[in-house]
Amino acid sequence: MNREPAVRRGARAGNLLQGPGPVLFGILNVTPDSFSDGGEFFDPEAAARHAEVLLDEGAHIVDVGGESTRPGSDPVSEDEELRRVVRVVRKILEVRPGAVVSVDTYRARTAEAALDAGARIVNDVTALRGDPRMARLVANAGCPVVLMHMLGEPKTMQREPSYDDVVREVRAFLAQRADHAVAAGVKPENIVLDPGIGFGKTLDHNLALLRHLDTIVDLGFPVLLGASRKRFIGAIIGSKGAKDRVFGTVATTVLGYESGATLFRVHDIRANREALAVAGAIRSS
Ligand code: HH2
Repeated sequence: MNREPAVRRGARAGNLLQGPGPVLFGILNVTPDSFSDGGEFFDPEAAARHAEVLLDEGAHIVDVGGESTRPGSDPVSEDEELRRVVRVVRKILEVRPGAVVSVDTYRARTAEAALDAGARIVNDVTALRGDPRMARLVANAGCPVVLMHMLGEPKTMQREPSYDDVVREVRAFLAQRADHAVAAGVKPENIVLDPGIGFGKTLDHNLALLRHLDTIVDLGFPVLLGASRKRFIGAIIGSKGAKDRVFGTVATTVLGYESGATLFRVHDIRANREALAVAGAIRSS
């Protein structure tokens, strides 16, 4: 297992993801149907205003997605996704020219158009399996890419997902996808791994991955955690509303940070940023 110090590991994920501390991806879903913020930011002006809120609260990166991947969701057409995403990327960079924007897509054409519009990171929930052209695109662009684990596909992934050993299997999958990316020409320092909390996982699977996140961190790539407001938190606290899950999300962020994750994809920037600041101060005291 790789015991490279966390600071050096963090420095491997390209300049954009380097930093003295944890990196926050602010979630911006330009969709009518996302599980938490669906419909709120469908209008490009509203989306850009929310991007500004995320940045003002301390987000390092705004992660723009044009298709919901919540359990049971249907895909949208490539044209529709591209249309939703590109105009918002442009709008964000118009109002905040220095912002770092990431595009949450598994389609190479959407990713390419978003990169052309000024996005600088690709967040691929299929870990380069969703579109055969994506690995080449990311390699040629020389941009950081998030490789996430998902069992099955969003429409059906929560129908009795099953593993012999979820932590071992997710780790092996991510190691294999990182190898695939490198073989396609992606620089190792541009690779970020993500266990895919909630993507083909029961409550127990999510808890096991969070509890043993260090096993994934040990692969030697920066790890991104995307647990924000997800359903398993509602199951623990007995709440149906996604917006009631902020405090639960913060628990995952702090424990994830303690286990070595350095990137956090969250809806609620301020709550997570302040919790990380306190956790970091304790850790370095
Ligand atoms: N989760 C979602 C979407 N994209 N990307 C990464 N890397 N990791 C995640 O855990 C992740 C992700 C799903 O959450 P959200 O975007 O809030 O909802 P929806 O898919 O309904 O738009």
